Amino acid sequence: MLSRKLQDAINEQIQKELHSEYIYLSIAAYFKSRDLDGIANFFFVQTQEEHFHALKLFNYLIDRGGTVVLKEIPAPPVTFNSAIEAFEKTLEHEQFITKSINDLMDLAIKENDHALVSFLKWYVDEQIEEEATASRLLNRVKLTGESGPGLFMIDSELSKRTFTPPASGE
Ligand code: OFO
Repeated sequence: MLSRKLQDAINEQIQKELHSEYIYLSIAAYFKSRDLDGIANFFFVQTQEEHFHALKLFNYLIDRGGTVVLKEIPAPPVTFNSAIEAFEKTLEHEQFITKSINDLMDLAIKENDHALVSFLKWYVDEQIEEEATASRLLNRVKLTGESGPGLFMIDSELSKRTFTPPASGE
């Protein structure tokens, strides 16, 4: 049985993952309104990943006999001044999520919950990829600038991204 403290912390992480989904949906709307449908596609797929991250915690909490308490999700920014700003926000947000996962892991260790420590390792690894992808795309958009063929090449590449749920999770 999970401690009350850990249950609360997992519910907060579920809220943060759903908030991530909401932020990326808003960023997808921004790129779609600029007719950069490929970059919008990247963020639509990202919303599916975030939903998956939330549901994996949701199912785990129930499996451990906890109670899912869904919390309010703050509104994301409505628009962005540039593609660079949208990718900067993405990287900042992923760094925030990494810290949050690390804090949750610290708490699981402190509470001596070995099962949760094992479960959270997936999220620790996932955050390496989340930050690396955001950082790489930010650097590439900075190199190409806000317009011109470079941005269209990125747009074309990101149009190919599809969502594949990781085999380990449900
Ligand atoms: Fe759930 O990793 Fe991004 O936010």
